[in-house]
Amino acid sequence: MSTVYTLFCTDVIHEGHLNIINKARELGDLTVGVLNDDAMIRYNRFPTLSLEERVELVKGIEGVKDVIVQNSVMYDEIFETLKPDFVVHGDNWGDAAMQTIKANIEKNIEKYGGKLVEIPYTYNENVKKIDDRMMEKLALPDFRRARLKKVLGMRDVVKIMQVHSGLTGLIVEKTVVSEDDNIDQFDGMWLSSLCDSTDRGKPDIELVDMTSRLKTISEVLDVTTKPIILDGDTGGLTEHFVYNVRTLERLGVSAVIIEDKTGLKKNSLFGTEVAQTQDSIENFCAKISAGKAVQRTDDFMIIARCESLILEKGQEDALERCHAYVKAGADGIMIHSRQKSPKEIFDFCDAFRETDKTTPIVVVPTSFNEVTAEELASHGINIIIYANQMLRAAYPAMTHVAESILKNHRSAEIEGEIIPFKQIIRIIDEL
Ligand code: SPV
Ligand code: MG
Repeated sequence: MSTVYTLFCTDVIHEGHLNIINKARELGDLTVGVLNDDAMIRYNRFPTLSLEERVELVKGIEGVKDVIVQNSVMYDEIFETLKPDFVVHGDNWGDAAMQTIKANIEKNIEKYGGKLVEIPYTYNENVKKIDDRMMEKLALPDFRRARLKKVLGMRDVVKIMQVHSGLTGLIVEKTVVSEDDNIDQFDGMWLSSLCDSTDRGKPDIELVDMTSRLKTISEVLDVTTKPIILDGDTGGLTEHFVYNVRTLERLGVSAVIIEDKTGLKKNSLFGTEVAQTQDSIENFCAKISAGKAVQRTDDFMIIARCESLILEKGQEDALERCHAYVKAGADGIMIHSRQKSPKEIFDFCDAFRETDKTTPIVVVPTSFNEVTAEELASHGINIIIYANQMLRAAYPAMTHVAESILKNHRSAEIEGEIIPFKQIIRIIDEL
């Protein structure tokens, strides 16, 4: 009997999957691989069932001889261990990620032998409806809110990207890259105060109030499924913060990060060039505890951001504060720096981890931008926020277009550098 292999990375079995199974089992003994959590998040979408539940789902299908867990979207381990005679796959090789997978299967076939059998993908109303329902489930507040804590348990380091609108949300939702035989995407979105303010032509001084910030959040929630971390500035008055925690939690936001500053807040990247006042440990702890006390779920996270390094108060001050914030109930700490080198962040994290092995650490590598996610993870950092690059990318591009049209008295010169209008009208799907 030939060995036949096919991979499932889904939470629901529909007629398209059954069609593949029926065709595959005709070729020999069928083993179905179930993609593990990490690989599924990188490649396809966030699982709504546990790995065990997904394995059980496939085991119950007639014609499936064996079910195994595939630990990567790439097939190297499968070819090394199972050496299948046939790999059966849908013919939906449309995007770059799928092309990388196809190339990987072909590379392995060249090395180990075997044959790739492609089955026409089932496109119909029913399959589309099931797919759409899955996306809706991911977007519901309860599921989305819980997703940040879940993903923290699934990945070594969680990568969060800045958004400031529905469109930027869509980009972070959908961008998938494939490189070095692997596939990856962002785990969530950062609603930056700097970018939300700048996009409205306002300074980053808590002038753009929560009502306005909620408008941006609502636009992003409307078109995405990934978890949201809100930059909550100082959190404002404790008496106001508690109401905002409730609102954010109810909307499905996963976390708010508040910083230990008081008075007129200025952006941290100004450092000591402008007057900035740090809150007392006592006051800030009281704000954190008040926020934690009003929360209705276990999923919502209040993360305490420490500005001691920004304000050049040193590591000891930062450590004292961060340990106190955790004691007051913070679900994570964010340590910020505006140094070009990551050394002070590494030193702080190493020292913090001596006594606290579990509290998630968040960093924002804007100024120390040469450090990689892997290096940060090796110092115990769990969440990396790329806090402003989407807006910073848009600004020079838009200025360049404005200058070109003004100089040339027409838009022909810039046409080659901007998205064709035939494309822009199609990037947003209609229902
Ligand atoms: C933001 O993105 O608004 C932040 C991070 O608070 S920073 O700008 O680095 O202070
Ligand atoms: Mg901010």
